[in-house]
Amino acid sequence: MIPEDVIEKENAKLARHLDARFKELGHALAERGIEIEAVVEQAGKFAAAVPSWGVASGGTRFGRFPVPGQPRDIYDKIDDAAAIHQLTRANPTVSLHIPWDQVDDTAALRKYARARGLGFDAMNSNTFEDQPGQRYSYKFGSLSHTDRAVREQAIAHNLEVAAIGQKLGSRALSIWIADGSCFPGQASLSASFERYLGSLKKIYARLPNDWTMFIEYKPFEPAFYYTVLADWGAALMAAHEVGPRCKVLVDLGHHLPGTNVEMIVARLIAAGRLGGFHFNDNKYADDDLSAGSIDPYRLFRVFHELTLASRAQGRKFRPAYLIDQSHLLKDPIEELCMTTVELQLAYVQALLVDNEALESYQNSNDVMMAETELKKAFKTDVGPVAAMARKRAGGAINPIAAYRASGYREKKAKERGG
Ligand SMILES: [Mn+2]
Repeated sequence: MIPEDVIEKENAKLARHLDARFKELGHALAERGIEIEAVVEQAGKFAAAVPSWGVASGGTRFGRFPVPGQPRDIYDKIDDAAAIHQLTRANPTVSLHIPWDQVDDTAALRKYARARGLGFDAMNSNTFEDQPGQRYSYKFGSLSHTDRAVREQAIAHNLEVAAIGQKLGSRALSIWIADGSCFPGQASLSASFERYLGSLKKIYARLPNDWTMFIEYKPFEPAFYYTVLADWGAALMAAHEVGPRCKVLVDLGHHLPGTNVEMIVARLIAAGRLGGFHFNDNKYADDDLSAGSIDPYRLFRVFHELTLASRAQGRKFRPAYLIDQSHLLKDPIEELCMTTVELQLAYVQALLVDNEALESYQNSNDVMMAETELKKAFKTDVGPVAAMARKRAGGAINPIAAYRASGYREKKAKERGG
């Protein structure tokens, strides 16, 4: 892990500067009727799960470029996730992917994570590729396959993933399927969806009572003509059909260019079916770029909808926040720290919106002032709030600087090789 004294030493270098900026921001916010300490407290509660697959080397189908000392197995991945949480204090859980993270001794894995201050978030199944020793192929689909035997195999896999998750203390199963077709005529648009629903219902019926099922839609890829669960409409239909604990997961990158994602978020909230997020950013398709790297204003607008829901519903409203990105060029630990910071910033900015003023501008159709109110919150440099929340929780004022100063990557490169 990262030596605590490294974080302290790095923080000491930045503390005076942070205090000054924090004080200045405190005055500015007070003039807007906002108490900075209340915002810091809220910011300190923000948490997002780190994906086990996110700490490994990045790449695309065209090539992978390993980073030195990248994790060799799930235990190494837990170590890296623990390092991230030490720096940010906002990533207390890890989301696993089975079979990639499967181990013989699940209890030992849970203990290992707990000793490093980590718990387990949603479990992810994988029926989008074939595994060694698998009886039937998923080449033509999994939960929606035409052959019942293939569907049963995919259902059994999902239940196995949930069983592993139960042993780890997870409470949710995330299902993303690659099912679809590449050519018109190849698959029945209606029958494939019916079969998918039938499979989901079978999984749902056997999930523990306190578990949530997340279904994740995506418009295209790897199916290039038709995707069985392509959008939020189909996902909402499916959730209604399957049961109250079946909810929709919004992966920010799983939309066609120009889609109003925050509107989708608002609709899913209205339907009571927003399960959570896979945070990332995108420019052209499912690019898996880091959250906030392309369009931080969109991220803010999403958090604005979440903040409104949270104000209306209180603690009952608790969507799952997960990060789902691929790291092609950057050190994954740095990238995940930076992403968490970006999420914190968007979240804190959303907290600054004067929703009463906004509502009154909306109701009187004062377009200029309504937009200005939203923009005012977005343009506020809330860095000192997020940094102060991290510092008070024992994290780093500047996670990237503390990470680099710790020499963690170099140490792991020696230990792990590669
Ligand atoms: Mn995703």
